Amino acid sequence: MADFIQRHKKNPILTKENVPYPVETIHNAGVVKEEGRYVMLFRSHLRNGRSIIGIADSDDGFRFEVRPKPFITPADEGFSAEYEAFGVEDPRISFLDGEYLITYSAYSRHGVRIGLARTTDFTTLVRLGFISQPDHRNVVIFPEKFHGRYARLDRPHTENSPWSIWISYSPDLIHWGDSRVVIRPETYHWDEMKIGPGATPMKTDRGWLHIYHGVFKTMDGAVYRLGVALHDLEDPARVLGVADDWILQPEDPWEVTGYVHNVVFCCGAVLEDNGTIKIYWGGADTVMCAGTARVSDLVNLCLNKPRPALGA
Ligand code: BMA
Repeated sequence: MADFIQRHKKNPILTKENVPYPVETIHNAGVVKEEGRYVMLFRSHLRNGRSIIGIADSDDGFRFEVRPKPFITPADEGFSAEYEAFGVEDPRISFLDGEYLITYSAYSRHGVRIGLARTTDFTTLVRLGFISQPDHRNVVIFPEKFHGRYARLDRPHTENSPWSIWISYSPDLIHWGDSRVVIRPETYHWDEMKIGPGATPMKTDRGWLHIYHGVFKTMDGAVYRLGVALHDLEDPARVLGVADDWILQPEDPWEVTGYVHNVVFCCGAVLEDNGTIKIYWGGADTVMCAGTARVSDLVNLCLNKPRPALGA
């Protein structure tokens, strides 16, 4: 079967040895391209098991240099400190209205909720606050507004509807509502246990391309894979197709074995002008990997070989 994603020949593109301060991992990175340069925000575990977010730059999207200091560490005072005490994880970046919006999972004794921050230059950071209650993770903000409103995909969790992907809207990035579920895990399918938004959706002429992760529980633990869905350009709550097949699964040794075995987890992808995307994923919650894919292959997979978005 065709591989939808061509792994970069120099994977893993980053390991903890590339980080100039003490960390145990480098994984789950959001990436944007700004004026021909790529900026990556990545998660690292510290030795106390909690996470911080670092920053790296690249000219070609594959060879990244990590900056000397982390970009987001848990706030040490004020309101945010209470909700970030156990760490900040899994950043996603969207470019909208001349600024970069960064969402991240904030952990504390109160559970996991989503922090929102913005920057214009990736040097200074302004926290805008928290945009969900627990238990929410994996928020990606669309890089465009719809009828004047911001839109986001996220992943609340409840016992009787576990880990599905929802959409919400906001007039001001702070107050979110008009929420509805858009994609559910599919029973006895590679994503049956849980799913969550991955990369910030990318605009193609056929729809918003959305790379998500799905989890399947086995006797040997959970396996994290990547899948793809297409959302209507005008109405992103309308899912045009969710591909039946996964597009990436743990195969390389550094995806199969590491801090958490059998994980490929995506928080970022970059749409290029030549009809391809660069896609970034954490391998086994330990290293950063990259690959490329053709937009048309992924779009066709969503449209020609879909599985039900909301299940039975
Ligand atoms: C999820 C998150 C991700 C992680 C994945 C695999 O629940 O914690 O950050 O990559 O598990 O461990």
